[in-house]
Amino acid sequence: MDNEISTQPHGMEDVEIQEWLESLDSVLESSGPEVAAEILERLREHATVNGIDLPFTANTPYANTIPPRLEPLFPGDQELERRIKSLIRWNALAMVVRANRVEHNIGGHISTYASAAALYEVGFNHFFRARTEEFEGDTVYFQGHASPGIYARAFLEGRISAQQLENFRRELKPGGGLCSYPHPWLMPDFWEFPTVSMGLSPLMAIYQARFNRYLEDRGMKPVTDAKVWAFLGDGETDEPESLGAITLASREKLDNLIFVINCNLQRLDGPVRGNGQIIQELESAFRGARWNVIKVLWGSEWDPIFERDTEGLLVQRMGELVDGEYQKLVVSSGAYVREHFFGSDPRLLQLVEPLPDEVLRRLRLGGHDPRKVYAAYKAAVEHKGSPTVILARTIKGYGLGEAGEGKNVTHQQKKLNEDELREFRSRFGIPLNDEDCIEVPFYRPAEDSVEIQYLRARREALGGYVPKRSIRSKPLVADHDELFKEFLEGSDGREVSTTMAFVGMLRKMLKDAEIGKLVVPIVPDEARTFGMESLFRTAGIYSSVGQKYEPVDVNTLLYYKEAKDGQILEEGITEAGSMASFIAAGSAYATHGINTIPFFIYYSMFGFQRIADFIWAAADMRTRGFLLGGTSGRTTLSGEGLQHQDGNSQVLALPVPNIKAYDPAFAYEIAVIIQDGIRRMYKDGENIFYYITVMNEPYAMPPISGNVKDGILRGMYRFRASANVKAKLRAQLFGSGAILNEVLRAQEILETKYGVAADVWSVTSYKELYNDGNETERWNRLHPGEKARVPYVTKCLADAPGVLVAASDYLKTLPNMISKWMPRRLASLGTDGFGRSEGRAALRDFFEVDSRFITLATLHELFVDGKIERSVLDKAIKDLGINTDKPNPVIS
Ligand SMILES: Cc1ncc(C[n+]2csc(CCOP(=O)(O)OP(=O)(O)O)c2C)c(N)n1
Ligand SMILES: [Mg+2]
Repeated sequence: MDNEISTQPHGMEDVEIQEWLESLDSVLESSGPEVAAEILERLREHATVNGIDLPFTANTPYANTIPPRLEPLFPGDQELERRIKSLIRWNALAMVVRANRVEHNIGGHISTYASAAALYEVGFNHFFRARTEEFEGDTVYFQGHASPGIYARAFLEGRISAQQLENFRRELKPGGGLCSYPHPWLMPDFWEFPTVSMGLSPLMAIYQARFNRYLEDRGMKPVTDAKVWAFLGDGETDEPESLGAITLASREKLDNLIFVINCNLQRLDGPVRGNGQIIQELESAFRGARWNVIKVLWGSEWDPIFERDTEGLLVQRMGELVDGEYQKLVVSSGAYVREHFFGSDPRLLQLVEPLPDEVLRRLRLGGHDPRKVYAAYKAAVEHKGSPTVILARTIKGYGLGEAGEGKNVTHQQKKLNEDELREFRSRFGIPLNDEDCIEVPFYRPAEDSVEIQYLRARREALGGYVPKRSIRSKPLVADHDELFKEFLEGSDGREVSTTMAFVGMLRKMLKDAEIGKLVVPIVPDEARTFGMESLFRTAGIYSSVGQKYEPVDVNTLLYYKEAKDGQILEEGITEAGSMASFIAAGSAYATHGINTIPFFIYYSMFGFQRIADFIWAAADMRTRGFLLGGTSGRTTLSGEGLQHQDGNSQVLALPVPNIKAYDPAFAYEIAVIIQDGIRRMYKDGENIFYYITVMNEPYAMPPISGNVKDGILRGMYRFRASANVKAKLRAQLFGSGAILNEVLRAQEILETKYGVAADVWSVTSYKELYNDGNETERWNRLHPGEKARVPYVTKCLADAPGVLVAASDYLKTLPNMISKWMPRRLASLGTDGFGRSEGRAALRDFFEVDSRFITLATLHELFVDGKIERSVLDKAIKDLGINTDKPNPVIS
């Protein structure tokens, strides 16, 4: 690592080095750290100017950032807090051990919380402020695997019952249980942020902190000193999302953001960096990104040893060890530590000579010392101008002793034998006798005990309990009929795309008296792609510093306007970051009591396909808002090829239970969906959100006709019936998105050339139809004695004659999955396979979804039914110019 300090470079005399160090000490004493820093900086410059090649390092020595003399007084009752923490440790362990006794392999984690207990307890007792009427509260992202400790604390607080603890990971038991990890979906009054898919929470926390500033800069919430705390594992930082946005945090000077990285040097399988130092690696990454980095490596017991070490030998030695060696020291005896750590230099050995082996073994790490942790947190909350990361060294499985402390297997340790339990009990002073303790009972002192009184008093002083989720926003009241009216009227023959139509709606929504301010347009560097540049000037692009430069296009109407009160979140090329903004905005109804309505528009292929796990987290979090998959449709986005053309996302939206996924064809369908969505989410408070694909193919938008709103929302309605009701040959054609136009053309060809009278249906959402069919089937299965219900698809097609053909710009599985509720066999056309760089017509020929193939599929179905002759089919293939030997698009 880069932090090695050599005391004898090139034979230089010790004494010379010592003189330099002493003079720095005296500057430090007489003039303070700022002057000392200034001198060092000047020395560095001077050295560089004189040709001394100083290697770049963003690291500081392997030591605590805050020296003991700058440590504040610990304001709490340390002994009492230790006892409370011990009880929480015990109960957290008990819930996992008990759960696994009842049901082998039910899982749960002991060692993560065991390593992080002090990090959390100092927060709970002194820092995490609850949301109250007067104050918005701090926001805390808890490390998912530490949840047993968070539950155990809530148990002591009297917020969670012993029965719930008993049913940890068995939520379906009578009386209820507790979900494994933080899931707002499952515990909506408790958890706020899902964190267990690693890497998501650091990114979400950064964008949450940024969104808080956005709300303040736009005057939508008061400016406060509320903090966003994110607790991460050191192993978790290997997820690219974890560090992926740290420069945004510093660029935006998010001093409302604090990361606490629990550096126990281990992940699931083994050491995070056996051959390196994860702490130093993280320090350089964060310092390089201009974060305020606070290392909390060594506990107070080390202070006198450091003090005796006037030569800096100890820091040097600490910087030498790799994490694999550190881990070994944790599991070794005091004698081993003496020999292998201090034994490298007789002067080091001398430093610890007075200390017996047992004391050496128990020298605490910084992350287990509340005083050190408190000092770091205090410095973090007081720090101005940049985000802070606290790198706290801990031991994984701290206190588990032989049962797993520091061992590679500790992450999955769920069982302790009798000796191990007794040992743990004794180490943490849990008042249970030898017999009782092996039953691992939950232990909560009496309500009037000093422990419970203290714990409650601390939380009261900090405004209440954390975590706690509640919905604090008031429902919207307006119906917005007027707003959306014009979009129901069609485009009067003018060719527009559904994207343009949506942008028109967005523009109008931004001006609306009720929702105008609440709308949060989010775009990852694609606004021009979607024709949204006109919004730059009218709504402004949010920038926390306004616009410090004259934009190059200032003389144009649509110039690139950045403003402190700008409304658009132009995130740059980060779908993950944009999604995190979407989540922050879409959950502000709970986090802030503000009904912000995010509209996140992006290249649809880079949505579900790329950031589906964030979308899943958004769903878990009950996020509201609209995801707009732009440039969608495998054959509708021409030219771009297989990486851009999206025929997948409507399928990938299927697994997310509370997302409504629509593939509308016309402007009025979008208007109906959005208007209804705003009602359902922001008036009725439903925990749903929307995915709407919009396209860039221009065509005339028809006006809404007839009573079709309900059908649009439920997933299908008859768009155009054939006038020729007496025809012998009949068909029902289903189209979605831009492919609906191909279906309409096929309807015409079938009617004029082949005498087939076809009705055309617009299928706006296969997902809605699928859910409805399943729900109906399920209800019938569970209520055999009652009148059977009929799926919506079946109802729609009850009197619809003829063969059935569906075509969409997505996989064929979409129509296929609802075909069982159709009255007859369904032929499905879709775009399974890789895309091609081509124009629309060629693509639709390639994927066999154009009007010719829809016509052919219809005729083929009629032929199979014996309604037409083979010869008609043969001739049609010829007339339609279909190459029957063309490659199969699915696998070519
Ligand atoms: C995205 C993702 N990948 C893998 C896992 C499985 N997993 C759970 S905990 C863990 C190790 C955690 O190590 P670390 O982040 O260092 O946390 P610690 O428990 O050591 O505090 C892994 C791999 C996960 N939860 N999420
Ligand atoms: Mg770890």
